[in-house]
Amino acid sequence: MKVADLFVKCLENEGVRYVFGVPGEEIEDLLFALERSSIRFIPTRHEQGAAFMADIWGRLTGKAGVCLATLGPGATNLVTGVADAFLDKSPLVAITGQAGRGRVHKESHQYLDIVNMFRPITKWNASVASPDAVPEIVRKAFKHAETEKPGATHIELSEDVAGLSSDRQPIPAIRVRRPDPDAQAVAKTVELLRRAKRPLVIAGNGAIRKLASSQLRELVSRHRLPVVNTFMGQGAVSDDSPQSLFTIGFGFRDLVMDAVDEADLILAVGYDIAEYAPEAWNPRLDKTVVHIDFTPAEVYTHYQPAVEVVADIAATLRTLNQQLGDGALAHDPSWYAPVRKRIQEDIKRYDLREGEPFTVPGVLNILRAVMGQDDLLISDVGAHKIWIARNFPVNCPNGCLISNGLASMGIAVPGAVAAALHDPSRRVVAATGDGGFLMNSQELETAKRLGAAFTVVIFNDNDYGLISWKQRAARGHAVGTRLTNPDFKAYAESFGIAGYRPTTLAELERDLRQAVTSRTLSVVDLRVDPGVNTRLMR
Ligand SMILES: Cc1ncc(C[n+]2csc(CCOP(=O)(O)OP(=O)(O)O)c2C)c(N)n1
Repeated sequence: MKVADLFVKCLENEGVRYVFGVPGEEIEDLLFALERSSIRFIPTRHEQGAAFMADIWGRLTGKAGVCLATLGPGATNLVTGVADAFLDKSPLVAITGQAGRGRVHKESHQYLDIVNMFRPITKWNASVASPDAVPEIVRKAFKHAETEKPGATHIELSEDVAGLSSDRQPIPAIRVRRPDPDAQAVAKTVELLRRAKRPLVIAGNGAIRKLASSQLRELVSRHRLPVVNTFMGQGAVSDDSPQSLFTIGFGFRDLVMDAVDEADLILAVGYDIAEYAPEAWNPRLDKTVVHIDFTPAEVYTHYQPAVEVVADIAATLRTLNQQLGDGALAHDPSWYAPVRKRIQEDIKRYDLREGEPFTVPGVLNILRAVMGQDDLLISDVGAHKIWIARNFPVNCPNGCLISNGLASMGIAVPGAVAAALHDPSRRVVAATGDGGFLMNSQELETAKRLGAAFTVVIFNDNDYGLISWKQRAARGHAVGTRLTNPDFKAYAESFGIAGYRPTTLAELERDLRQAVTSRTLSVVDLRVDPGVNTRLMR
């Protein structure tokens, strides 16, 4: 069998349904092999879009999303999306073509050392040096990408190797069981939890993966433990639950910190240091920390756990639930209720009134009412992301996706394409600043071509808002942030997509409801007043 066909057979063996990418001459054999397979190749308008689609696919499914690019510029264009998956712990396999082996030892057209370039942004990568190695290399790439903690891997296939032949077969993808927790580590955790006066759970990215959420919900509701989530832990415990104190992770002191300051024991569940540095919640190193994760804790001055329970997170939480039973803990479960009340009242305070300018938090309150509990909001990166993390209550795991490891602008629109493909019955909203939108708005054409239905909400302030807000706060004025924009409504319409630009509160409510519930591709351009951002600092 031709190597390209064997390669694609190995992808089928991994359960791959879509490959996102941009074609090129050096990946021609792979493209034609894909055409003969059960896998659908989705042409995108930029390799970065393809990588972000694979990234969000990975986060939503737990199975590696796959992106494909040609050598040289195709591969360099993939980098940001691959790096995003790497730091956001999203399973992704990137495949790149390469020049024939006869010319890679010398300066030659479009040749770059892509394997070395991808090494710092992947868990593992390799070039296929021999046809018979294909089954091992593909299996290894998926195994590494999907094993906790998941992330990006990369395979390079040069055009001459793709055309050779091999009679090897794919290696079966056997499910690997993750280890159960150590009995002594669990016993110590139970003891610490029983004694703590102010225990508090931090639910991170890992609390969303591998079905840990239901055990976590049982733990916090049975023992009335307060829980805060990081940006990427959104929805691990529903914000409707009386135990939820919403989100931590801001670069300023927010209301939730009143509870965090008081806590004496932190149960860190799937907490990821790449997302939020522990200096912010453990500045004096006086908190007892229990680390519950798939992997050991990073060595970090402000994160020195008293105990590390390194095992499958769901299994650890299940064991804790069994051992704690219904027995009472020492803490008085009413201690954090005032903080929750203050946060809820604060979110409500941003409700818009007719005649006032639109603001991001005001619009989010309308969006929350318009969107169903199980719908999906994908955030881009900027000031609006802070508001989404803080003011948009989430009720289900993966109900709100935020990039917070690499925190890369431009993820929301391509991310929504992947989400719409994954579950066409789910309503999806991509919320973005005007800066991030124009970084990858070309993927609207991909969405339109695929018949994907979602709504893009653009918070338009003609500015790189987060940056100017921070510059103003620190230096009194902003540099290099002002933008001009095209007419986004006309821009959407030029793709054959519904465009909205409400100017009154009544139009805003009407248009958001219409856009979100219409099950068509739509863009809502909202002129927002960024002045509201300064209220966060207060
Ligand atoms: C790819 C990338 N480039 C630059 C940055 C730095 N950055 C963070 S937020 C931001 C501004 C975002 O502006 P916009 O998309 O308009 O959103 P807003 O802040 O106005 O809500 C920039 C430039 C980044 N995070 N990612």
